[in-house]
Amino acid sequence: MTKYAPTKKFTFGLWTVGNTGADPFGDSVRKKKSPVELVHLLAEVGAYGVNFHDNDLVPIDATPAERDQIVSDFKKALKETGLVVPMATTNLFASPIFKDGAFTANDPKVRAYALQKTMNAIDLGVECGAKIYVFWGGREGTESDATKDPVTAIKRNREAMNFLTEYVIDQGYDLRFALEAKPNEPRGNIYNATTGNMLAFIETLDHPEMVGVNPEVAHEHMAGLNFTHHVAQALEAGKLWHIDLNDQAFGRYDQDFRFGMVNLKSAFFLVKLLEDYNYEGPLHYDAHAMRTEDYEGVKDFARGCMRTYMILKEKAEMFNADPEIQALLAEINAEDPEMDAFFGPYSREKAIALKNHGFDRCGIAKRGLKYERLDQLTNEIILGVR
Ligand code: DIG
Ligand code: MN
Ligand code: MN
Repeated sequence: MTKYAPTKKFTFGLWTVGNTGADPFGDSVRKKKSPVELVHLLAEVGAYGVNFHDNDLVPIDATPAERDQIVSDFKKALKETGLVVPMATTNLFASPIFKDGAFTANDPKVRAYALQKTMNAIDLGVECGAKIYVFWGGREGTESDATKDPVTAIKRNREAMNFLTEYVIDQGYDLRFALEAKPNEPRGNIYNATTGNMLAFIETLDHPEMVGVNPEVAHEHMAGLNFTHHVAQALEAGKLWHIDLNDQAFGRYDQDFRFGMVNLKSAFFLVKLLEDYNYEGPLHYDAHAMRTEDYEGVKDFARGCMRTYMILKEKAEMFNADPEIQALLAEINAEDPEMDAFFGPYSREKAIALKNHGFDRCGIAKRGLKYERLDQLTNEIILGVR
């Protein structure tokens, strides 16, 4: 096996390697490929699985017979290549009917249609083997807050989630939901803007045990946040059930770049976190090749996404094995038995003893923490000179 071969559960959405390069200022530059062709392309580059929105696979106006043929052909391609479908999702953002949102739309017909479309899409995802169902509310937001009461919007989102978790239970599906946050674009402002919002929202649902999160690098970067910290909070809460990897310059529109293309060091800390905590879910690349590329370039993009993860995984192992780094970390995180008496569960005795304890505030403050050395060593691991 070649070095850095993709041995993790790397997945790509049909819409990622199938992206034809159109943007708000330009037409497609690549001919559209069928789902079957895309499955074979992903198999060629060594992906583990493929994800889809309902309408990536089955056009919104397909007849039932057309739907069945498309799904049959897709499943045949999966069988031929060995690719699996870990995740599915609903396109609740492209069709004009969703111009004012889906679950949070002011028009009750739109909200009801969004539920219907999602139930059908859930059926399709389960039929293809999905165990995770992502919800990205790309249109759930506003340009003007005169148009929608934000509290009402939250209640509508909750009502939809509660209805759909009950649907999954009623159908007996082995399926969990993963909510994906984004601060804006395509809407001026999107509700539940960050992974933190989603974690709070989940706890207000009827079945929080069925709902986790799907953080995306680009989306927390668009909000100017440290993505690794948000993933850590989801991980620590036991809610990191899926993840969208890509890259994104801060302060820019949603770029969905190849993983590691812009922020290598933050990508390193993310991979280190995922590997240190043995994250075992799919590693989904919600990204696409630059508009400059042909399909050979699209394959380069997909290979690069996976190869960068594997390289950074090796760098994280080097960090964890580096004697000087580990010695510094041991020193930085040294225990202090005298202080242990004050930590852990509260007691009145503990509180009284702590209130009476004398601290050498100035002496403690004088201590140098050697973080410059530690971060430089980290850089040197990443730069490949250690
Ligand atoms: C955008 O980042 C969103 C949609 O592409 C999709 O619904 C979701 C799943 O990766 N991410
Ligand atoms: Mn995105
Ligand atoms: Mn995404």
